[in-house]
Amino acid sequence: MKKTAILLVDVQNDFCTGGALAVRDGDAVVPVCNELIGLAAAHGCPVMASRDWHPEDHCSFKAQGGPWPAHCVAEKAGAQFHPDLNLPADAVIVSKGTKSGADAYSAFDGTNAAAALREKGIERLLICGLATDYCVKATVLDALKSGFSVVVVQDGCRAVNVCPDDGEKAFAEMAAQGAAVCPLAKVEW
Ligand code: VGL
Ligand code: ZN
Repeated sequence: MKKTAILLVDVQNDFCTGGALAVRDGDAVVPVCNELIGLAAAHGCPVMASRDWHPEDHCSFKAQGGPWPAHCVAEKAGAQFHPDLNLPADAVIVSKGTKSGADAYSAFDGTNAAAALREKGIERLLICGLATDYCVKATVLDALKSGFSVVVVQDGCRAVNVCPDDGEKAFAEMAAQGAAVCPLAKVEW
């Protein structure tokens, strides 16, 4: 089996219930992520977690003419990982969207994620998190472009669904580009 890491995308308070850009049922990914983290530990697989980490005047915020309410402002409560997420102490944290003038949906955009994974010899990524139709999709497509095999852990994702089937379309697009899309129970280790 290819050397595998898990990549948890933006499991942050602002994307969960009560957050500034809450994804419906976003909290539901947390137990799935925790199960994935436990399995990763059992199989000796490293854990990477991305976080949206914006300056207060980020270009994606409505005040700057962007599409979103202010969210995931660096260091603030909304930008913290969900309190129930059991990230191990040695998880690699990747911050993205850190510059005012550029958005970064993908965990690979403007970060050292690909280099950090290659340094560990990682060939395959198990990816889930928030949101299916934005940051998860962008991260998965970039991971494929960077040469990683990707399994999208479907039950560990939730979508914004600006249009009602955006999440389903995102899964289809990720699959069309070469990702396997399957529930955690079917992941092979
Ligand atoms: C995200 C909208 C804006 C995401 C981030 O993590 O999916 N969505 N910023
Ligand atoms: Zn953002």
